[in-house]
Amino acid sequence: MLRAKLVLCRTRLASRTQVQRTADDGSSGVSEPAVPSERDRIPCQSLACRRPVALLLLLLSAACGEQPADPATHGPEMRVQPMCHAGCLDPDPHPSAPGVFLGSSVTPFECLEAGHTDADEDDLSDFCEEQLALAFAPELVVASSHGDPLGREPHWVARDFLGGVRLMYLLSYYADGGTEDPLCENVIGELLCAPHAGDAEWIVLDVKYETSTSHWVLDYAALSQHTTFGAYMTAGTYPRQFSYPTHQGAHPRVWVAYNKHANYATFSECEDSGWAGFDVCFADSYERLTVSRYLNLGSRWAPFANCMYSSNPLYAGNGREECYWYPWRRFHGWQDWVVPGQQTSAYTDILTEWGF
Ligand SMILES: [Ca+2]
Ligand SMILES: [Ca+2]
Repeated sequence: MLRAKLVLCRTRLASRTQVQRTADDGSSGVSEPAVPSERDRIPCQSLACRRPVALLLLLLSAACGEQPADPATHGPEMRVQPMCHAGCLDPDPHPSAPGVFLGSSVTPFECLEAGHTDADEDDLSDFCEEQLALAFAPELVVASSHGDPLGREPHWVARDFLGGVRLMYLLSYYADGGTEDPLCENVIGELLCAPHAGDAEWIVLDVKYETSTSHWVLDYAALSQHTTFGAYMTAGTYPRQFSYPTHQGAHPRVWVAYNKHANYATFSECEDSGWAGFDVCFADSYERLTVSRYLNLGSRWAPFANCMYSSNPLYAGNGREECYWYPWRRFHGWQDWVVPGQQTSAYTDILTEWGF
């Protein structure tokens, strides 16, 4: 009976995938991906379907008191607030061009050569770091109503890179929700598929300045996908694989795999990707990654922040610190529980790999 339910669960997901891919086939790389119907969005919810993970998530709940908090109402995330800074009222000289216009105060000269305040000593002005990180903060497509542990305390960094700017968003989820699949129904599978404390996902966006349009444009993106990443190169003016919620070549939409939090440019890329093809995406919520100047980690040699306790009252008092720059330490999402054999990467290694 249990096996029958699991097969039914997988079959339903496969059927939904086929329908979705058919819809995607008729669209271009930059158009809005088809969104599953309300019925199709419903994953297998029974305890039988979720058994391998359900027991460990119960452990998570018991250890933490409750499911990780909704970042919209708890934790340090702050909604992106459009505020008028220097140059923000300047008229966009090319409103239909790809990318985003950030005014006459956010140009390569003002950002890199004019000698403005640069507290993290990386030659990129603090003002430009913040304006660019805000402007390109990606929109995440997540499964917020399916029990996915999406609570997180994201941080970000920025630096100059090949004449442009490299932005890196460190998503810092409290937990990975594990994998649900019939193939996990054995001793080895249950170990490999188990949830784990902390999920060190990340998004790198390289942006460049187009002098002819005075726009900053996405030039390259790298999205964490389990132990590797997906790279998205510019085709023409900007990466065409993404959809863009507001303007072509501006902040991209990123699809987040259910429970695992691997990141993809499209729904169809997410489906059946990852280890053994287990990744699936449920598009039930679109949320812009929030950014504030207080979440800028600075640089390795002049950090604004490094080791910190959780700012979520649920975890702030548990004594667990996370460190981004040093010392070397695997990221545990401010949790005081660990599943043996299930540990995520150290953010300091990831930052080093991407030149921070
Ligand atoms: Ca700086
Ligand atoms: Ca910086």
